[in-house]
Parts: sequence; structure tokens; C-alpha cells
Amino acid sequence: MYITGKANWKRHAGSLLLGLLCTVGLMSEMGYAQAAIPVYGYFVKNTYPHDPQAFTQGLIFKDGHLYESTGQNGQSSLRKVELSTGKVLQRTMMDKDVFGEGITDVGDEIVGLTWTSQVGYVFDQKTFKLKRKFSYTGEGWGLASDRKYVYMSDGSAFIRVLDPKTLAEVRRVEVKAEGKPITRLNELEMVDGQLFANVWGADVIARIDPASGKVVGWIDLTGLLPTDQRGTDNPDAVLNGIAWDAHGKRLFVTGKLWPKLFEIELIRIEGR
Ligand SMILES: [Ca+2]
Repeated sequence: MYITGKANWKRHAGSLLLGLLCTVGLMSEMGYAQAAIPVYGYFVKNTYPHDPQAFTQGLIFKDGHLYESTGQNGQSSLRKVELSTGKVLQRTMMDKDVFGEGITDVGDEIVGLTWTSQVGYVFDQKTFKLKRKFSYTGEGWGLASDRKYVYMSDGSAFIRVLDPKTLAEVRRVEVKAEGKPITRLNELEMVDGQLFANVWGADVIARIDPASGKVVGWIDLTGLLPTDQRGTDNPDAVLNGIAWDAHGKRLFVTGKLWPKLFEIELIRIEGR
């Protein structure tokens, strides 16, 4: 049921996002540039290998390494990955009956979600030992964190704000662009106080003010990994994975089953 829903969304995602971006462009042309949401393109600074078998669901950068979670029942894992080579340095498998989703770091722990099992995992960052589990309602998609909160997406337009210690929900924020709810928010990353969320099924990242839920920028990643390099017969190979190196100020993005991971720099596109 959910997969069918996602497939339907994929067919419509392009036109919806194109519509949104055209709306922004039209507003600029009409002289309402001050009201338009800025659009950013990208410049590829570095390209790194990425495990093409990794069904990427969560990505973070911490202490010099990438940490990545992968999905699919029976194949869900948490990995520590060497940036320069894409080599998996450490791995633990999740229970066979769960579908791994997003991860984020809280102190020296890594918190992870599952898609429909309504159970989350807390791992020790160094040993990958499972320390405890926690529960939540609904679906689990993406996670991110800052020093105050953990942020969780669930496929809807709402971001759940969680207490980092108890992982209990504190509140929800609805994400809107020019008043319209933006659904299918997936992998998350906190970047200098802004919540980045890639939109499932589209090569687009929303830049969100985490306090208000307002979309304050769009990142258009069209062409980053051409579709003929994603396996044209695999509609699952979508953009999914944002990591921020807060010390080095480096932004990394990849996708499910993508053979490459990119360090990108954002470029403001004037007039869009
Ligand atoms: Ca992330």
C-alpha cells in the first residue's frame, strides 16, 4: 500500500515541484521577488565512491567519518563509512523484520528509525552496540538533530520535534512553502540552524526554518546523478541522504543505490 502510494507520488513529483519552482519564477517576473523563495543550484566540489548496494535512508558526518543507515527488510544496517573510498569500516545489521530509515547523532549515540514498525533504535556510536529501543506512532522516515532537539519526518508535511533525551514528541511543525504544505519530506539534516529535507521522489531539497516550518529556500539538484547512472529500471534509486560536516563546512549528498556521493556547494540562482 505504501509502496504504491510512493510510486504514484513519484509520477507526480516532477510536475508538482516544477509547478512550485515555476510559481517562484513567475512571482519574480511579476516584481514580487521579495516574496519569492530563493532557489539554489549546485557546484560539485568533490565526487566520492558510494556503495551501489546501499539503500540509503540516513546519512550524517561525524568525527571524520560518514555514518549511514540502509533500508529493505533483511538488509537494514548501520554503517561507518570512509569518505574518500566509500569503504564500509564498521557495520551492524538491524532486525530482519524491520525496514531501516533515518539516523542522527545525539551525544555519543546514534538514533535510528524504522519505516512502519513504530520502533526506533539507539546505538553506541563507537561499538554499534544496540543500547535500547523506543517507540513512536505512525511512520518513521528521516531524522536530524541540533543541541536542543531531534527532528523527525514521517512522510507527511509535518516535522515532529523530539526531546533528545527521551525521544518523546514535544511538538509538530507543518512545513509550508508560500502557504502550501510540502509533503514527502524524507532525509533530514541540520545545516547552520536550517533544517534541510530532501523531498521523496524529486531531486529537490527544501531549506526549512525549524521554528516556523516555513520553506526559506529550494535546492534544485537536477542532473546531479543522471538517471542513466541510477539504473533506469529501478525507480527506488532516488536522491536520499544529506550530511553536513559542521567543522569543515562541507555538504554531502547521495541517493539510494547511487554509486557516487557528492560534496556540493550551493549557488543562488538569480531570478528563480
Ligand atoms: Ca542526514
